[in-house]
Amino acid sequence: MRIDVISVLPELMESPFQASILKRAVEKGLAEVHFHQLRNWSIGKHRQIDDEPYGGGAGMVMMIEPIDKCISELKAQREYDEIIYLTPDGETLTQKIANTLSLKKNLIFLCGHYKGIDQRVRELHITKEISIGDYVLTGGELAACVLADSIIRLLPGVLNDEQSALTDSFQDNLLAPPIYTRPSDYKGLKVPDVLLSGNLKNIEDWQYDEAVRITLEKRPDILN
Ligand code: 6GU
Repeated sequence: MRIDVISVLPELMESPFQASILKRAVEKGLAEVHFHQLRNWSIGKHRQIDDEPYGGGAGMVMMIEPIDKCISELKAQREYDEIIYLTPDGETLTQKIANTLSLKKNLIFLCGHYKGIDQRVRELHITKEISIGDYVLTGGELAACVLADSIIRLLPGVLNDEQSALTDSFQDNLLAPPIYTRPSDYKGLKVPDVLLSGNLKNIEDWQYDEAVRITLEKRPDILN
């Protein structure tokens, strides 16, 4: 998979891809992430990328021309499956969306800044708008990192068996059951007997029941 990220602050996004699982995914060639500084497509002698909104109001608007030039240049090089604009008014990211996007080959992420982008960019290029939740960030960059992480960890070969994505919370509309490791008794705080029993069937039943109990308690809205 290849992800091209367009932003006025690409520096903000480098470190998540330079550590741990995402770093290894990039090193193994399973994911390619390319950052593009939008200012390289700025226009006029003032190297402009934003301007005042028509109709007035506070804040600046990201101009259509630099974004169009940048996206058009990328589109001329390869076919993109989705061109995603990260914006608080987009569709809220879910595991289902991450699963779907993980099957794609080439993606563009456009990070919004200031008051947002000229509406005509959306009409011209954007195929999907994604938000990471109902709160406002200073820009789309951190959201782009969250989206990239949720997708890249699903690519075949990125996680090993122990980290398997199949047992994640949300993957089957259930939160994950409680987990424990040694010691089995810490200052009287004991690990449930069933997990020490060695009886796989009983363990799996217990884990499923606990997952249902916890989901009902914490997130009844995701149970189907
Ligand atoms: Cl994608 N962008 C911004 N600026 N704020 C957000 C967001 C995105 N998702 C949630 N809040």
